[in-house]
Amino acid sequence: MPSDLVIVYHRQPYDEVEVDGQIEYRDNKSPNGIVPTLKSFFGKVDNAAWVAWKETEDTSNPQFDRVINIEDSFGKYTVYRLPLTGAQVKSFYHVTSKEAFWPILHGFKEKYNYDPVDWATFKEVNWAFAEAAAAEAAPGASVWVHDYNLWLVPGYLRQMRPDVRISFYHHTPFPAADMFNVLPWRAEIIGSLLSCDVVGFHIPRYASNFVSCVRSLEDVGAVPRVKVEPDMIAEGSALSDRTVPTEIRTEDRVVQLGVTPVGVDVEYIKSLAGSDKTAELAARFRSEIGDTRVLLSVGRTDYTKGGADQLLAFERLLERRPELRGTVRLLHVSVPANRAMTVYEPIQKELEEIAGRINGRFGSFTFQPVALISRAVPFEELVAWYQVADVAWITPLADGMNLVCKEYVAARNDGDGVLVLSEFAGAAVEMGAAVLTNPFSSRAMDFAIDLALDMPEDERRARMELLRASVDKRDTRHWAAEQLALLSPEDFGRKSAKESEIA
Ligand code: GDG
Repeated sequence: MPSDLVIVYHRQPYDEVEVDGQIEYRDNKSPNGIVPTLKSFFGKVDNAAWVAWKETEDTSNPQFDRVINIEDSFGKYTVYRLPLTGAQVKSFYHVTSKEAFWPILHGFKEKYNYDPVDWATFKEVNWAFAEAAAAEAAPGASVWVHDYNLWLVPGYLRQMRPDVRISFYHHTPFPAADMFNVLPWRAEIIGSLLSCDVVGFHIPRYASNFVSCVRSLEDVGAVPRVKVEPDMIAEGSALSDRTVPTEIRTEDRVVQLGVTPVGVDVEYIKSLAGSDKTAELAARFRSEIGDTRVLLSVGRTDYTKGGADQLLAFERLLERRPELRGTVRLLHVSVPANRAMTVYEPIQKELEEIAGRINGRFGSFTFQPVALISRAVPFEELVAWYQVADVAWITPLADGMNLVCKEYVAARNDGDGVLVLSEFAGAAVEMGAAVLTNPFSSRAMDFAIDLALDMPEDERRARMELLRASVDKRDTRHWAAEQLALLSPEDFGRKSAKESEIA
């Protein structure tokens, strides 16, 4: 049945489990993260579909079920599984998206790798995604496309289905023209995004950067801007802006710029945090680590997450402040996203090398200052660790939003704990009450960790109260409501010209 809402996201929205030779589709093991948030939209429309890829050896195999119907705790929906070969996945996702786009989106020109890119395959895969979305969408449906690996889908889909409403959401940062224009395919990408009704970003800066990229390619005239809400400005921090562009007018359409920071499922995290099981786990962890303070760092193994710089800052801490040796530990959880991606191997090696050196220099038979965990910790345990950690040390060099810092705050139902957060994480603009730091500066990193470790309890609690209010306010439900408003045509253009100023 044609769908009123089609979500186009590279991952499938369920876990595939084989039981007695039969495939069963189950709710994702992790109830946390972006997939359940997106699935929650299925409860809001009668007919919904999800388009994702499914790797297969033979894409023309007639036995391959492209369309399957799912019924789970989120409701009934259709999943269109786009068959892709391993070679197509490698080319469009692991190479073009991760080796060429990802570094540019995060401002790492030196890591940009053009040579292995096969642009024809990228286009072919994006075209196939667009065809799948076009096949699933009812007349006038809303199609919601996610992330840079599907950048060309809106343009193709617009050619196939001029009637649908297209919204595109970026989970990453969006860089300004000086950086973005390293990509030789810039005109094609921007052209595709300008065929959307809505282009979405986490924070105002990314929307402004997008406008700068558009303007480098075409004259779109004046762009209206409105004031940024005060609670989306962290005074003096690197990513804060005072005004935000609201729309771009092209010859064909008005493209609305949606700025809606992704939040976390505060209700779910609070319920986990308040459970007896978590209390038991936290008590066990505390007794196991003994009388030391815990610094916690959690993230994927990726150069953007700044893991090595953070470990070096920890090494300096133990050098600079000998009195802290034996009294403070760093739990560094760094999970490789995909072991097939060799591009991340050197980072893993670097983390292991620095952590090993710190333990060699400052550890003993019975005490290791760094615990480097390179596999995923179950979320229930992670929440218990959030509660145990005296400091959450989240210092990416660039990060679209960063949900870990929000999870830490949501889990601190005791009202204590310190968040040290990079000012280059999108979340920093909402979390001015954190100890914001610049991970490119050793001095700033040293100052921030000293401040966090020496912070008196009343200040910790006062800051945490503000942080919890902000995380509560913009949780997943808030994000879903904002997105739904952007996805439904009647809300289009709801920002009146009166509240706008012209840039
Ligand atoms: C992209 C953007 C943006 C991590 N380690 C473990 C674990 N995690 C979970 C965290 C959190 C998620 O992974 C990581 O989310 P982030 O937002 O920090 O980062 P990305 O994966 O890079 O996500 C990012 C996001 O999209 C949403 O738009 O914020 O900027 O890069 O939920 O909890 N979960 C478990 N064990 C682990 O060891 N269970």
